[in-house]
Amino acid sequence: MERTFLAIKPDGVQRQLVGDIIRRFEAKGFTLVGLKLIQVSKDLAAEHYGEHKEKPFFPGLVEFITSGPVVAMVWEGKGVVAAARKMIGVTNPLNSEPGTIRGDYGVDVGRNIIHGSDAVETAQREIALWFQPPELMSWTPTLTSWIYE
Ligand code: ABT
Ligand code: MG
Repeated sequence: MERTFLAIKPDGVQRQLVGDIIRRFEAKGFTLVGLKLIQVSKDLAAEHYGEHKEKPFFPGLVEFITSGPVVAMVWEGKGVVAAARKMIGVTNPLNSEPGTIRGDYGVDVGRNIIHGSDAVETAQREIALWFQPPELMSWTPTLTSWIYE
């Protein structure tokens, strides 16, 4: 079963969107297999956003993501990586469709509420970066046969 890494950023936590965001992924039918509230270090932030190291917005991005608690999560399900990106919306919340998380709640690109892995390989890298193996649960929800045919 596919897994993805999602992180509710400091703005999403400050704006008390944690419950709403978790509810969306639960209601969709995906399974929560990892969850923790963490203060992100500069090292973890720089490693996570390594692909943007040379970009002009990188210092502000690291500053922002380390500015308060982040909810780190791993979700499991069929096609969860791409489906979660769709549920999150595009990078700039002003361009995100209503009904997506960023479309419903965000305005500025540097305050876009939630992160989601952009590909299966990225998800594997990010899950390994943010979680120790024992922190991830393998379990089968009793609703499974009502969600999968
Ligand atoms: P993430 O899920 O945070 O990785 O966002 P997404 O994959 O949708 O978009 P990318 B391109 O990975 O952006 C990473 C973070 O950088 C911020 N950003 C991006 C800017 O502030 N200015 C820009 O011009 C671009 C392209 C948005 C993302 N996170 N935040 N906060
Ligand atoms: Mg990204």
